[in-house]
Amino acid sequence: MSEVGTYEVIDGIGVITINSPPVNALGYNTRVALDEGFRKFGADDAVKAIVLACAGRTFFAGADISEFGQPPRAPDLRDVLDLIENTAKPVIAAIHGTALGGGYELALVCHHRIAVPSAKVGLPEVKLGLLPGAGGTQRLPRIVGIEAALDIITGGNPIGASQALSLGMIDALAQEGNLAADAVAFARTILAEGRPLVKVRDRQDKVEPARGKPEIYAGFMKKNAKAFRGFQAPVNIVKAIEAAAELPFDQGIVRERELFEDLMAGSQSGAQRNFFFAERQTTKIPDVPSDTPILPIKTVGVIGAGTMGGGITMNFLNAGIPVTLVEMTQEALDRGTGVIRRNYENTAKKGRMTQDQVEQRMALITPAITYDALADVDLVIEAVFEEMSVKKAVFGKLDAICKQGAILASNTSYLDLNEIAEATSRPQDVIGLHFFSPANVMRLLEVVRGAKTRKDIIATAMALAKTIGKVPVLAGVCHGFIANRVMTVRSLAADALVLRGPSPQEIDKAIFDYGFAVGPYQMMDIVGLDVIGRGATERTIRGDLVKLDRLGQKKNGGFYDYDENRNATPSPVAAKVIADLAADLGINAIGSLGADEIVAHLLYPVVNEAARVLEEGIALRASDIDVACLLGYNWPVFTGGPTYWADTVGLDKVVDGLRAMGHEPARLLVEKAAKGEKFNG
Ligand code: 3H9
Repeated sequence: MSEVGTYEVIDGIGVITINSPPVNALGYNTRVALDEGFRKFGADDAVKAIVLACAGRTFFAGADISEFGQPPRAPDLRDVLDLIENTAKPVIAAIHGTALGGGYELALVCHHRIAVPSAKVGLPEVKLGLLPGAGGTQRLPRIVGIEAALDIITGGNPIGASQALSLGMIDALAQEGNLAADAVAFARTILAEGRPLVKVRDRQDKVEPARGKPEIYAGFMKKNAKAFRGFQAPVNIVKAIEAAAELPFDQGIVRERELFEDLMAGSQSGAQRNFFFAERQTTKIPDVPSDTPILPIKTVGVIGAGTMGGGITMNFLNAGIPVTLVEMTQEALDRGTGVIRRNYENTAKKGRMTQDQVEQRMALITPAITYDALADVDLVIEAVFEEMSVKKAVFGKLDAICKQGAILASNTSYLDLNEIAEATSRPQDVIGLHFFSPANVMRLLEVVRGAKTRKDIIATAMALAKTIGKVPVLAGVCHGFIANRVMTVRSLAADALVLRGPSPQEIDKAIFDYGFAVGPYQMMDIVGLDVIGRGATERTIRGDLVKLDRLGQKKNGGFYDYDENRNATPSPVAAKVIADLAADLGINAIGSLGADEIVAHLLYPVVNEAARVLEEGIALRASDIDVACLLGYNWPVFTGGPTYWADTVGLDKVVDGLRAMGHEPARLLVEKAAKGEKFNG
């Protein structure tokens, strides 16, 4: 008897139920149970058909990612799938929850697939830097056709049951809550009708029309060039799908395997798999156990209806949580709610929301121009001007007005949360909830723990993040917390480097080619030079450009010149401003640098700052810093984030590089390098 499988016979139908919490990943025990169940029922003449189902919250969520990179243990997943596909009696996959990756590939070797309406199916391997390596690239196109398969597999998003039904990815819908009985009834119908066994692998009708048409793949790559830039997995996926059209099934499978192994051996999948687990680690806080009580958050108050406050508000409206939105004047309030409405209406225009939903969300806002309206909310988040005296005044008022036990949160991005908390008589109820702009889009939420913040408030903030679709990262109090603190170092390093010779465009290109969407100088021109570095006292390139009224894309160009279509060209004016400042400061040029050297100049200091953040206990673990940079600053996921990337470079090389560039390497970095250790693992 297997540890995770139960096998029963109902009315001549063998029902195999796998129960391997949490998500029925296809790890060793599960494979053993499947192998055992199919051998048993395959040989049992009393069993006429087999239903394969899962207990718990979901059908198989895919191969067990934690086994990747470990020595293989038989039975291999592909062998188990062959056994199922070659069973001489009908096999029906009974799907609930999510059938993902290897889990959906397993459903594809069954002869039929039935799912409850709430189920989702999909092949998300691309998000792990992989491709479906258990036949998915060869079987899915045989059901949905080449074009649809290209979209589904390179997109990696789960598909709801009704759409899956219309695409042919499942064959029938079961009644919600009645899957097992409906699947058995489905099996009996098949038997009664004497339907022949269908193997997806034998189908040709959907792939034939694409045969001999390489232009399909070239066109698809061209259309998605921006989205795929830098990623290896989509390239291999497209090649594998082309093989489904061009090669007999068995040869296609061989090709799929080669392309899968190629991705497994490359650096990107390691980085993306590390991120998968890193994202799920962030809520684990050593001194805040998982059974810490979570406070109910039924109502929220947001102070400030500007860009940040408005974005924050939308997160709660989207989750169905009412928000009392407070501004100083009726005009500011109207402007803020107007922007929120326009955002929703734009989404509705794109067909991603109905007008009714727009109204439902707007109806959840209670606008107010006095703090009294916040007396009963469970959580209040202030998003007012980033200045200590303003924040303290706000918290003083909240202390006087909010009910006892309410969570008082600040969205400060740099200020000392402890000082803010001390402006109240209840610093234990104060926490930082630092959203990233645009707050309704960016997935990072830094949860800032003050010296006195209560543990149940921390646990509540972590849980709340999930409710509103964010990934929380716990940060200690320091200037800039995690993401801003480490990423600011990149800008400082760029500014130091640009004075020594490499041009803004050389620096931007190196960072773009590394995988960021834009380089630091392109970014400054987009945001506005007068906005960035406002209030700086020392002389800077930005300041000198602003004096010439070069504010960026919005006015007269900035680091670049722009034509009427905002196409950038290198700016001789900016080049002169840079050269003049370098001369005035007596900085010597170092001549031109290769792209790798530029990347090292900008990103080794980021790694160094990450080490300091870790050393000071501001972040709990290195992977939290990576999550913060990936989700807060769009650091390219295929490099894994600053600490994972540094591990791949080699910490000793980073230490040597930092010293050669005149930086003092962080103690932790030096220690790890000396011991041959990594940040991660
Ligand atoms: C694949 O299949 C390759 C094949 O094509 C070829 C092979 C030859 N393995 O996300 P949650 C853990 S690649 C191991 O919080 P939810 C997860 O780490 C795979 N562990 O739950 C977490 O652990 P912990 C393709 C896994 O309800 C716990 O389960 N499949 C796996 O929010 C709960 O996870 C995928 O990429 C796994 N496959 O969401 C699907 N999956 O509690 C990946 C989860 O210790 N999984 N864990 O932190 C998911 O997308 C979500 O987990 C799922 C549930 C939607 C299933």
